[in-house]
Amino acid sequence: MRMFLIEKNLSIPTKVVDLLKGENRQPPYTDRNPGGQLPALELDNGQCIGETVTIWEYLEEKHPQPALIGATAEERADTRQWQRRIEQNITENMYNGFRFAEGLPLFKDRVPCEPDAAPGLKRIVQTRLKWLDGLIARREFIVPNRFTIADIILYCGMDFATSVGQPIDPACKNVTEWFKRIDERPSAKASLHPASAQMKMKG
Ligand SMILES: N[C@@H](CCC(=O)N[C@@H](CS)C(=O)NCC(=O)O)C(=O)O
Repeated sequence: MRMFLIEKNLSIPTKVVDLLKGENRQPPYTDRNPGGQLPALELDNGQCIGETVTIWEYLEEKHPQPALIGATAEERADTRQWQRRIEQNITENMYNGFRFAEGLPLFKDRVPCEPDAAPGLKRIVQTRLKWLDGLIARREFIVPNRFTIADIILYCGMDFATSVGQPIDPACKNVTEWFKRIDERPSAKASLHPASAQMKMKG
């Protein structure tokens, strides 16, 4: 979310919710966002929007430029298909691979956990990264010729995954080069939270 806001040149007031203490899993937070996860965006009319991509869609409708989803219906469709491919094949599996293994002490009383599934989920991530590696061979970004939310999602997911013992297979040369390119964007460094830096995250 921080990286998106920097790329969009947006600044909004923020409130810190302590997820390690589980503030996000209890009222008053869950009264506003029953999903119980971060982030959430509270509007001036009191409406609360959860789910990162939904918040980004809302913000881009209000602030179309620079377009990180797309400036036309065709561009938006292209970005959304890649966003779903990245999330469904790679990042969601990374997160659950972590939640069901290294993250189990934190997550076992928060969400249904399936520890037996963790190794398989991590293997699926590696397989799907190889699949992506072939697809982005001659591309600067995940969506051809444009930096989009698909890049932000995968960059942040891979940065987190590396910090919790799911490094990128160096055989994925195109993905590794792509990661370095995104890591060089000023928004990557500028969005790094001090707590994430302690976990050796980069952006
Ligand atoms: N589907 C949600 C997932 C958000 C998510 O995983 N948030 C993490 C922090 S980045 C969280 O709230 N973790 C603590 C918890 O689940 O209790 C989204 O896309 O916003």
